[in-house]
Amino acid sequence: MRIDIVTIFPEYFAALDISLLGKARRTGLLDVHVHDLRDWTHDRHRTVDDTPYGGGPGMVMKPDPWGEALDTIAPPSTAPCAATGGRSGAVPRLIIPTPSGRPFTQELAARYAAEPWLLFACGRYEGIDSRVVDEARTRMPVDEVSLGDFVLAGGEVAVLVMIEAVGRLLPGVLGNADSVSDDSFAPGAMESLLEGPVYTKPQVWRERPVPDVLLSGHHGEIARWRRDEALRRTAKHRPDLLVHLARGGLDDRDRAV
Ligand code: 6GU
Repeated sequence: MRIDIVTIFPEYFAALDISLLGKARRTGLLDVHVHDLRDWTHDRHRTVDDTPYGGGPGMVMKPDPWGEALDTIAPPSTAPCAATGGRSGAVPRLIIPTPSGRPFTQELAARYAAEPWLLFACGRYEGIDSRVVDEARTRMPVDEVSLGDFVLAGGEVAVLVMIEAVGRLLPGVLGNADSVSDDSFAPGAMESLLEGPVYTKPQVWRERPVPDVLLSGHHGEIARWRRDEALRRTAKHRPDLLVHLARGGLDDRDRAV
């Protein structure tokens, strides 16, 4: 997968050299290119922002540097090509992190993991001039995406989160392929359930024993216990998720929990 990132703070993305994603880059599974938006400015101060039309607090990112950045990374087609709906080459999916976007979910991460090329545009201040998004939509798929109901100072940390969620789903990135299917929110049996507690050695720690069932060797009972714990944790922290289960996802023994 190819990933391009445009930002005024390229230093944030040094984190992509570390751990799982660092290894994925070194082995060629991930091809990441980080670009400094200021490379597409032409004034002495390398200005990327200006005051908002209509007034109000804060600053808005100017359309010109963004337009040139997107043109350079994903060039507009010159000769329209009927076979590809008017474009002669491949285009990335443009992803814009913003608290006013659609929610980022495990399902969206899985869809992004199936794409060959993602382009992340990190806004700062009050956001990017909206015409940049409108114009980009005429030549590539564009998603405005939010991590949740809170406000970050800019898109950089949100993009790191999304790249980690997507990157670990790419074939060959995780050591043990099983570790994806048991995740909270993984499609299948665990869909819309939070994972329950986990334990390792020693068997007793500070007078606290590991639950007996996990030492029993009864795989059926262990699976049942894990599901019960997941249901309990979901009811406690995310009762909103249980309505999904109520629509056909609960068995008779679940209902007893
Ligand atoms: Cl994706 N960006 C910003 N700036 N703030 C956020 C967010 C994204 N998701 C939640 N808050």
